Amino acid sequence: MAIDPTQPYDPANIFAKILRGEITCNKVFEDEHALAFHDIAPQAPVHVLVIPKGAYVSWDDFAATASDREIAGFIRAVATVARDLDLVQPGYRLLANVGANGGQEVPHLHVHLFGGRPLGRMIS
Ligand code: D5M
Repeated sequence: MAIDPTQPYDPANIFAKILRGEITCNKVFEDEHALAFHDIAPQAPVHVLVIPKGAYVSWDDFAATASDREIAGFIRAVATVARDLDLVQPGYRLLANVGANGGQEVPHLHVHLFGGRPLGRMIS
């Protein structure tokens, strides 16, 4: 079910549980700013989720309230994951769903990283 991105952060969400180590994930990267792991329902040969370690509901919340250091660290982490997975050439796609129209289901900011095949020009 889609979430309301204007609601306060819910520490019971599944990605918060992964960050606390209460639920396992198939980890591909971790640093002080971010954790990246394989999506449980991959939609491409490579489908990784990159999440910030801070408690942010959505991209909107993150951009409005995170420190510049957290934002820079998170963006660098996303790019590092793509580079580490050898996706820069021939390329990849980043996607962040926000709220109901965006189809966001988990209320902790996550960037989807897709790659491993030509992804076309679709928006969904
Ligand atoms: O995407 C939420 C994404 O999170 C969706 O692609 C499934 C994925 N998901 C949900 N639970 C897990 C766990 N436990 N591990 C890995 N991936 C998971 P959204 O943008 O919110 O629609």
